[in-house]
Amino acid sequence: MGPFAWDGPMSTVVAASDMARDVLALYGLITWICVAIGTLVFAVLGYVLVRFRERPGAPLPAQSHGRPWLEIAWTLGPAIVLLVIAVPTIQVIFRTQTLATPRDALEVVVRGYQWWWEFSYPSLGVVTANELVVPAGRRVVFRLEGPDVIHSFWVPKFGGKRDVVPGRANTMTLMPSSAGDFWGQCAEFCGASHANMGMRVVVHAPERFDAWVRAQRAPAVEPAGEPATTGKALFAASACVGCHTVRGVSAGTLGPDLTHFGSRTTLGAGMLPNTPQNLVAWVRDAPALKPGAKMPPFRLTDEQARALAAYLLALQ
Ligand code: HEC
Ligand SMILES: [Cu+2]
Repeated sequence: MGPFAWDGPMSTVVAASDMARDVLALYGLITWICVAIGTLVFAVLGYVLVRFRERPGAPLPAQSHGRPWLEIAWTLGPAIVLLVIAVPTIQVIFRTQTLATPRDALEVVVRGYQWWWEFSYPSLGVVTANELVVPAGRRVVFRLEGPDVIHSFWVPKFGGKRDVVPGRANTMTLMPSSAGDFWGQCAEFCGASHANMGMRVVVHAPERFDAWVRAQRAPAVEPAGEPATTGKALFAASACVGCHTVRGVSAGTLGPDLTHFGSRTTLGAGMLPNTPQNLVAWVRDAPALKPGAKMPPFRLTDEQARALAAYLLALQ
């Protein structure tokens, strides 16, 4: 990363999808046109300032009115510039904002909740949260749905930003270009922890994506040994089951699906690394870590919190 940090994790000037490439090319074209116009305008301004500055005793310059060729030129010039910008802009709009779903596309339903993301893949029978996994080189259709308030789905390197509006079926179609790790962020203010509503995005090569799908479809892992076994019993016997799904154990829908939570690297919608210490603190008092989090604090002993964390991390 250089001094200008072109390539931060949320860079908008590094493209990782066809949409981002198209938008960036347009952005580049417009920027260079503006640089050229700006340079010309400031050069002429500089010339005029020097050439026609007031000198002591100089007479008033010749006054004139009306120069048809000049007026035609400064009308036509900008019109041509606008045309040069409009044609590729309209092409990119039509190419990237199509509502038609290509037949081979992978469908991902994105639900924005205060303050986390659910990703489900209806054709694959997979539901996960906060970590979006997609294959490289295949078109993906994101269907954006909002059960609570307005959110906005934004993965800067994918190029698009689109609102997730309750009761409105927004979609976004794009093709991730190559494998890599990216970040996304809710981009529409949605309440206390809006700033903490991030997401990790993983683009896998097709074979690795298939392996990920197989692992996600598998039933939840049975914990082997202590304290994870105790953790499972605690989980199954407490309020957790009312809000969280661990397939085969519980079917809550108010919080993220935890069936394969141990395979995720982040906790709390990209907020914290998914480590045992963070998880212990989270299950005891999530709102203390994430303001407003809609998961209540629990009175747990050290041992109970550690057992729960061991169980959750075992859910690979
Ligand atoms: C009232 C509903 C509710 C209850 C009860 C509840 N949770 Fe949660 N849980 C949530 C919500 C909502 C989130 C998402 C919070 C956020 O990131 O803003 C969450 C997030 C989590 C996460 C992080 C998931 C991720 O992908 O980042 C874990 C782990 C978790 N809960 C475990 C538990 C455990 C263990 C219990 C029981 C001790 C429990 N929860 C009880 C609602 C609940
Ligand atoms: Cu938000």
